[in-house]
Formats: sequence, structure tokens, C-alpha cells
Amino acid sequence: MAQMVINPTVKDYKSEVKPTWCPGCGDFGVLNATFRGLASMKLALDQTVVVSGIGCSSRFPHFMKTFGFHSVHGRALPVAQGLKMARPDLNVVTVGGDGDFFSIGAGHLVHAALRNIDITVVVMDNEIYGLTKGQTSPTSPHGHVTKSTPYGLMASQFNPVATVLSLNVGFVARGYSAKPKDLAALIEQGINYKGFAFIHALSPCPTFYHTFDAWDAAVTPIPTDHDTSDRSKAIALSMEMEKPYIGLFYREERPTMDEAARQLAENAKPFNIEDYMKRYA
Ligand SMILES: Cc1ncc(C[n+]2csc(CCOP(=O)(O)OP(=O)(O)O)c2C)c(N)n1
Ligand code: SF4
Repeated sequence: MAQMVINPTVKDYKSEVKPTWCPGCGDFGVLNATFRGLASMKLALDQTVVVSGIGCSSRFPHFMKTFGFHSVHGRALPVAQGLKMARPDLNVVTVGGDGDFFSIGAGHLVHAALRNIDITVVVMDNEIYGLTKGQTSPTSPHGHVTKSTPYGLMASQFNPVATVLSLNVGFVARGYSAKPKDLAALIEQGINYKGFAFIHALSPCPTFYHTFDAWDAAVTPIPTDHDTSDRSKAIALSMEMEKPYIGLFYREERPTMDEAARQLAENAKPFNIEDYMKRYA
């Protein structure tokens, strides 16, 4: 349960529930980065809500002392957007796995991206379904052999960063759970950003797929001279899948739907049904 704590530090964000993830799970690094990001902002525990779907990664809210909502598989985004529309004073952080956001929740991701409501999304991508024991997800590579794809995955690999860049998202970043300080900085920037902020967090599942070694060798910092206001260049960087770039791909300030709806409500004239019906006379 969230409480009033003046100047919270990392330990204040930790709940009494100890993470139930397998030893070595990448999600520990993402949780640690989230604690650090919130603590660096001194974000009030009782003004922050962490919303998740279902999956190993979606257990997140239980481990945090903020408010939390462990919702339904693939439905974290509708809950988070509704929450922000109803309670604009709250910081809403939405977390979950690649299955949650890119498989069953993919339709919600598209519309949430287009709406641009002021929430932060952190996707823990392990490129498989962890909780249900290692079946392929949309981010599994083509040819990947699992219990559900004994002859190798026949579908192509989904590209989350390229997808959200093409959907006009104004804050797009990728972090890696083995680099929690860098990831914490991206989470902090994402929460500070006014609008839909998307953070793709590479987070290995050593029990059913990647170990850290493969991604340690592959991840590549975005070149320091990258212009983060250049969407085309950001898309070009996002197309590199073998050596995934980490850092901030793109940032642009854009009007948010929650703000526009608030202004509409503030300026609305009293509704008169008779005047309204005249247009159909
Ligand atoms: C509506 C619905 N469909 C399917 C499931 C079964 N299910 C639970 S978690 C999950 C996928 C988990 O993968 P991901 O979202 O990537 O999270 P991870 O466990 O890897 O962190 C599935 C298919 C469910 N709980 N609810
Ligand atoms: S099954 Fe994989 S994703 Fe789930 S807790 Fe274990 S290591 Fe993490």
C-alpha cells in the first residue's frame, strides 16, 4: 500500500513482497532501474501507480510500494489510459512482457500510441512467453525452436521500436536490464516526458531462453552524434536487430490527448438538447 513518505529513497519504493522471479531473471535489473528512476525524481509513492498485465514481468506491482494494478493479460494499456484520463494528477507507469504488449495486447498498443496519453510504458522483452514456460512470442526470432514451434518459428520477428516510431510516438528508447543505471535514466526521462513514452527493456529469461551473455555481446550504445529529433534516422537505427542499439532513439514534444480532453471539458458550453436537435430538423 502506498504511503506518504517525504523524499523517498530506493528502499522506500520496495514492498515487503520479495520478487518471485527465477534467480538470474532480467526483470530484477528492470525493477532495480525503476526504483532508482523513481527515487531520483523523488516521486511520491501515493502519487504513482504501476499497472501491469499478466506474465512473469507483470508481477512487478507487487514488489513496489506505490499503488499498483495487476490487471488482465494484454489489458494493461486500457487500464493505464483510463486511469490517467480519470486521475491526471497521478504518474502512471505501465509494465509487462513482450507477449502482453505485442501479442494479445498489440491492438491496444497501436491505439495507445496514436492517442498519446501521458503514461510511461516499460516493456520487459525476453523474446518468449516466460510465465507459460517458453513458447514463442512476436519478438522471438524467425526459426526459433521451442515446445510450441518444434520445427522452428515460421513467422517473422516483430520490431517494437520501429513499430512505435511509425506510430508517431514522441518518446522512444531502449534499455538493457544489465545496465540498470542507464535504464533508470531512461525511465526517469520517460516519466518526465509529457505524453506516451515507450521504453523497450531487453530483459533475458535464462530459464527458457537468453542468458545475459548473448545480449552483453550484442547491445550497442546509440552513437553520441545521433539527432534524437530525426525520426527517419531513429527508424534506421531501430532496424538493426542483430546488434540492438540502446539509448534514446527519438524525442519530440506533442499535444497529448488527456490535455486536449481536459481543455475541451473546461471550455464546453452547457449542453442544450433542443438546440442540438435543430441540426436534424
Ligand atoms: C487472456 C489470456 N490469455 C492467455 C493467458 C496465458 N498467459 C499468461 S502469461 C502469458 C504470456 C507471458 O509472456 P509475456 O507477456 O512475454 O511475459 P513474461 O512471462 O515473459 O514476462 C500467457 C500467454 C492468460 N493469462 N490470459
Ligand atoms: S521464467 Fe524466465 S521470465 Fe519468468 S521469472 Fe523465470 S527467468 Fe524470469
